[in-house]
Amino acid sequence: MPISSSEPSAPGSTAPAGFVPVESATPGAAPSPLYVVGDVHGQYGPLLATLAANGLVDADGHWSGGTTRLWFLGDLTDRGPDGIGVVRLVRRLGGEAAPVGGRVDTLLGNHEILLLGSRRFGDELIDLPAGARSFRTTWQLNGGRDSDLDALTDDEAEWLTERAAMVRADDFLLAHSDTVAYLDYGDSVEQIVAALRAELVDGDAPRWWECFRQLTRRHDFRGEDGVARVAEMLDTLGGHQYVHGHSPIPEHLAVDPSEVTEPLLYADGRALSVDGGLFAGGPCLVTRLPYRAAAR
Ligand SMILES: [Mn+2]
Repeated sequence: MPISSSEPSAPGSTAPAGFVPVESATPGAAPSPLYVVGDVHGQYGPLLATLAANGLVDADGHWSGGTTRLWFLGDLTDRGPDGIGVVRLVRRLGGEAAPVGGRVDTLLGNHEILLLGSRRFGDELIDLPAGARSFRTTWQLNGGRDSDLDALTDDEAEWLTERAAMVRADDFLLAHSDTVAYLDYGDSVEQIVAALRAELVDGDAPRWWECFRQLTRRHDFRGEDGVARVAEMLDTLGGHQYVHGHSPIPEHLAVDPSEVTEPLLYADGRALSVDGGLFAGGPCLVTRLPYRAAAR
């Protein structure tokens, strides 16, 4: 069965089966609830518990979110104990949500490229300015688990390879990494998604490495030029707020992961980070958009 036939499509979409790069509500209808989840990194148990606490799955772990749209922002695997369990959960929930008008899907993170690159290219050496590297070694150095690579099926690898790098949902631009590097692949969400997908579907190891390198960039929206950079992304690609994972909030705030309790709104409110640093002991932030910071 082709992968695309099992993929949930947005309600009311006229796009071909597969990815719908810009989700928008039916005119006149209230948009369905929209949630995002940052880097899960193999933490299946905490993820499932947090989804249940938010009413998105029932006590048996089945979709109970109705028409809710739930977007994972990439980095499902590595660093934690059960990355493939997380991949399978996301796919299963996608299959359960679609018939009731909901949607569950994930974006492509740099760790998906590392894992898939390890599977595809293994120890093949790639010539780089800093010396020759292989995907396998780099993946292992960045928390890659042999148990994930061993468990990953052909079908799952194909599905992951075809995930979109970004999506616009309502008035939010969702992406894995906090970087302007996406703009090197196009000046619309559709172009960027298509270009990165083409690189991964057709590319050799050096081209995959370049995708990995670009999606590993971070912190572009911090510092004195941060607001201008995120504004450029939003002006070019649409949306009023850029929502990302990839850069753990405890590192951003220089606090212990246990002190993080909520997403981080920054860059004059134009950027929202939802990576609680789960792999390092931080919270799994299942976040409903629009996010409004809790009163203090
Ligand atoms: Mn990442």
